Amino acid sequence: MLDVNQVRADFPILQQEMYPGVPLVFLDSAASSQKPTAVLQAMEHYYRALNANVHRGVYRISEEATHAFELARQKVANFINAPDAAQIIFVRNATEGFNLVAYSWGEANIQAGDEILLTEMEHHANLVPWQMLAQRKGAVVRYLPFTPDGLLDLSNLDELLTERTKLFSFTAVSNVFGTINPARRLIAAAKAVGAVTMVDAAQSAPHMVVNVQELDCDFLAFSGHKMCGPTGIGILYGKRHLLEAMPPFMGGGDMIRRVTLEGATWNDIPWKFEAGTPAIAEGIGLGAAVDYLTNLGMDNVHAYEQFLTSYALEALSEVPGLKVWGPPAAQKGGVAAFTLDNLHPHDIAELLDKDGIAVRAGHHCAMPLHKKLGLSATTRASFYVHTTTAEIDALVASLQRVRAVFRL
Ligand code: C6P
Repeated sequence: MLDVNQVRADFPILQQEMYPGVPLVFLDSAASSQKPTAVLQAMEHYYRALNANVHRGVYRISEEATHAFELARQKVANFINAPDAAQIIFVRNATEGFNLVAYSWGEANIQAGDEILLTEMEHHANLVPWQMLAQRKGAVVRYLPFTPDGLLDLSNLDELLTERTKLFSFTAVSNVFGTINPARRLIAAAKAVGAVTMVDAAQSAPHMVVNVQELDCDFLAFSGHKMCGPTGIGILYGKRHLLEAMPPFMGGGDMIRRVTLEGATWNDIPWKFEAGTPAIAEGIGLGAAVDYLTNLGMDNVHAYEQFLTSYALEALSEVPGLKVWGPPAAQKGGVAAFTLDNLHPHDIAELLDKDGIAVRAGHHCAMPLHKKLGLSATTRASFYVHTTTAEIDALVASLQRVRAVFRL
């Protein structure tokens, strides 16, 4: 098990008070995680000692910056067990990963009448790019439904996943229910009908082992800022033969081999997809985040969050009128999205803030999921490696005060 007190000392922001005598209780890691000192230091070191553009200079700090940036790519490759660092494309965030595939692969491979299969529990990042692609191409988007307890309903999988399905893209872990979906099984089913697969790992890569070779997915995307890394850097992993066959997404510097006034030829992967000066400090920061999580051990991270989730669901069940949406703790990551009687989630979140507790309220960029539940919003507490049971107790006590304020 993780030593949470030791972990907390790594996160300077957690020493802060929100109001005099009221410490920060940060329960919004699913939106964006806090950053440990090691990540802040790696980025500061780059700016203080190595600041130069990459892949361009022949002078010393530019070469060192290039080395540090490309080393970070290798660290990410190791983190998800990618066969080769060339298959790790640096993008801005998971969202850009989906858009890259929807434009580059989608434009070349999706035709009128083809089907794209998603699920009803997707984040907008894994919905809207495909809807836009389908609209451009006259393709059809279909959705795997979820059950009332927030699990994917696989009973009609054979009807939804057919030879017409050209792509199946789904989230490994829901950002609202926390559901850990059976990714290997879904990928195997998609492969059986010849569909290309894409996994949304935005809520899985920060919290559990992700092994792309074991999953055998074709594409996988996630964001650095949810896994102790900085904003502005995300990852798209792809199988080599697919990435090599795909046209570039954006044109500009670095992604070319040769340019004439008549046209251009493309660089090798991964740079073919990285036009312009990349997010260098952010890439290096992400490399430090990967080191940090690897040192904690992703199995330890997952086990600790499972413990926290069980604890939280038990503790929240003591609050009258509160309902946590999604499956039981055993099938769930560290996310508890809940409603409390008919209170508006924004009111709840504002009152929790008075106790220094940061949670997210809203549709969490999953409007179709909320619509199916008959809700416009939920309040969501999410946990990470620095979360303590005392913080969960503070959340429960604060929710009891919310009930008192509204005379429930
Ligand atoms: N979800 C949340 O509060 P970006 O914004 O590109 O870094 O990540 C998009 C994304 C994709 N898939 C899933 C499952 C996600 O949870 C997210 C981001 C945040 O739930 C911010 S909206």
